[in-house]
Amino acid sequence: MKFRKTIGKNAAAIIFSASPERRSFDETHRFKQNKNFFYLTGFNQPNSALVILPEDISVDFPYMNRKKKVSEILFTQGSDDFAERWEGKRTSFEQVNKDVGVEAGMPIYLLDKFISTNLRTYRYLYTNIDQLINLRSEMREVMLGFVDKLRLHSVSHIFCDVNFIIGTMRKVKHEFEVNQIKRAIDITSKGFSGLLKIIKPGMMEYQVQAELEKIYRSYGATDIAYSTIVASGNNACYLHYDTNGDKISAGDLMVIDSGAEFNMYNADVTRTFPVSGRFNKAQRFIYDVVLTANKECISRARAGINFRELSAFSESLIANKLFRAGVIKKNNSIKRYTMHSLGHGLGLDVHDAVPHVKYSDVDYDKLIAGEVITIEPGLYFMKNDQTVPKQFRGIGVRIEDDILITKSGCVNLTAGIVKEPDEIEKLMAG
Ligand SMILES: [Mn+2]
Repeated sequence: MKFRKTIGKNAAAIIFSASPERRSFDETHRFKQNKNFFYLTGFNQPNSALVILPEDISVDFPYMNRKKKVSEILFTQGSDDFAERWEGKRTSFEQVNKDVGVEAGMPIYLLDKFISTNLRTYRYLYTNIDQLINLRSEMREVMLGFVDKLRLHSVSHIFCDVNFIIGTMRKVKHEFEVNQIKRAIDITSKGFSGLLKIIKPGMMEYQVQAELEKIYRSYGATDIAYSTIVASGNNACYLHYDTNGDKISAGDLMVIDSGAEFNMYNADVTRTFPVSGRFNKAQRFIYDVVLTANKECISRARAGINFRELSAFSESLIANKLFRAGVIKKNNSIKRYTMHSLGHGLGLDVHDAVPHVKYSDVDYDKLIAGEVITIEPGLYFMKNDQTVPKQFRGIGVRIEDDILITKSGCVNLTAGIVKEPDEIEKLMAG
């Protein structure tokens, strides 16, 4: 296992799953697994922890009534007839090996004791600290003893966080992962093409959202990747607008930023459509500027390219075009209208939790073959922004594609989702 190799011989790891998050009173949010835990286990049940040891040790398994040599254990809730009647089927300890692929299962309530007895000899203890401090309900109870003893543990061990290590592993996608992302994109694509036939002035933004999500679910999406953004007119200038409560009006543009989730992997797509089926002159101009940036960046994306530099390239391209057309007066004021960077990693997280920073020794911003990123230039002119000519105010445009980086270039995974303005107009005309 690559992870074990990375942390080294003198280290053990305890990676916590997520636990249910309270929504209100006795209600919890729909369960979302910790993605680093999921990456290592593929296990989607709460209140669990994966322990990884550098070599086999002899462990007493109470439910087997015997000792067994193992180097990895999944601590989990196990079967519980009563709880399962409420919450659904759980994986029993006996099934862990066969169903999850981890060597053995163990009751979660034994974790604290296990750590105290078996992990004393390792110098380094790796854990996902963010999840440890965020444990809820039963898991919190289970680990309170451990947390309470941290002051004792921490003089014997060097505690390290695993997020950077697993994040780095998650950067390059395996073939299986790319296929899951493709499934999510395929479903998302069906949603967007279905919308073009439905959108009409006078609809509510939430009705557009409902149509989109209905298509996702009906094609097998396991969830939506994030809160769907349907932002018409000036609402598009609020980047994470997800109220979706306004009427969409003839003559406005509409930014739809949405994606399906499939088997924990996400799509993240943005298209901008004219509500009445045709772009006006000012809208078309801004749309073409953003589309050019989108396409130029995609044509440059390849292994070895620095993403920060690609982002800067996109901004200067947009700034020059706007400046030459007299839309903006200074081409160094472009951040005011572009707001966000060019894109982000995509995978188990929508903003994939992978490092993209520059250290003196390694530049994690350099694209590598196998990475999946978004390329999503945007332009936003608030309706009350006096710095641009009147006809451009209240226009927001973003065009976002999902890109698989390869050695020689890239593959646009969302190429099938229409973005050429003439084609959009044709499809909307029916
Ligand atoms: Mn995005």
